[in-house]
Amino acid sequence: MLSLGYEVHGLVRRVALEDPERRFTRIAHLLDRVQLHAASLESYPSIFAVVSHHDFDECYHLAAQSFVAESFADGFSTMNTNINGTHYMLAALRELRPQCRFYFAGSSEMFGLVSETPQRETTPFHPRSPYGISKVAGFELSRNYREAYGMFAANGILFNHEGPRRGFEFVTRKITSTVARIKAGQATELRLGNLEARRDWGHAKDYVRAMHLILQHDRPEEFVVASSESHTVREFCELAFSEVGLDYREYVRIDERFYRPAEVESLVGDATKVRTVLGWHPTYNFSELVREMVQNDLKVVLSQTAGLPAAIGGQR
Ligand code: G4F
Repeated sequence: MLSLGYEVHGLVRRVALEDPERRFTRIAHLLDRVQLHAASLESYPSIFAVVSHHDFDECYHLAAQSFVAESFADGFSTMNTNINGTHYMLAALRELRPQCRFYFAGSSEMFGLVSETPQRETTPFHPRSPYGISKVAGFELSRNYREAYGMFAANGILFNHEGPRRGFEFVTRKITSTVARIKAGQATELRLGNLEARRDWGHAKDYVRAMHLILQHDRPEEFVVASSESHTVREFCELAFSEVGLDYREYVRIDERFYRPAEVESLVGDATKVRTVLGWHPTYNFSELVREMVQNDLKVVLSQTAGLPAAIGGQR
């Protein structure tokens, strides 16, 4: 957004503002170029206050409790934050900035137990987790504000998007960060759950471009954003370990704790609409994504060993 000349504002919780050293590592290089406001998805007044002070043109509503496994551990807070937070954002915009274009971060998790492959905009939803259910609710709220109040509320349905800034709890970063630590002699094994789960993994850098395009379209609509390739967690491991010359079979251990009560076994998206209508196309393929993540984590481990601040971020 900055490179396109936008003035960028973000919402952050007060706890994060009070602990910038730890909480802002991923945006440390941008802190002097964005305006951050204290607000929480759990508080309508805090969102209302920020929206009332600035005349926003576009709103990218990406914030959520987004870790599927955690949503099984605490479904109540996932639902409260994700559903009410989306409703608060929409209600505040309707009241104060009805012309602001709104992007809702829908998810391929909404397809869950899939009824067709590949999944597209018209594929029915069958979510398999409190997180997936909360995203279906947010998606429908967004569509309802469009239909009921004429707001420009658009829905992206993004498949998994990854990169060097991914959180360490998600499987891709868990794998690449552990590969780097094993290579550096700081770890001896990698404990994972279901290795046969299939995901359609793309690079976050490509996917945020799609979000922007979705809000530049002449109408608010639904768009699937996906690489249209699917790989198993096992294949991700194989490639990540081979990037540093290791065989994953010698290090990966199956741990029942990382299985989910209900799994989304296989996802792959049909990105025909976003490609043909918006001209979007990804610039990274699967092996380039894995390579960039492993190489970045090797740098992080080396800089930590040398006592330097950890570098998190891609070059491309
Ligand atoms: O990396 P994951 O935790 O991502 P998941 O559940 O697919 O969700 C991500 O993508 C969604 C888009 O489709 C987003 F909406 C969501 O917010 C998030 O960004 O797990 C991927 C797969 C799962 O099938 C999981 O069971 O990897 C499997 N897996 C196997 N072992 C593991 C592990 N996942 C994690 N996190 N940790 C493991 O040890």
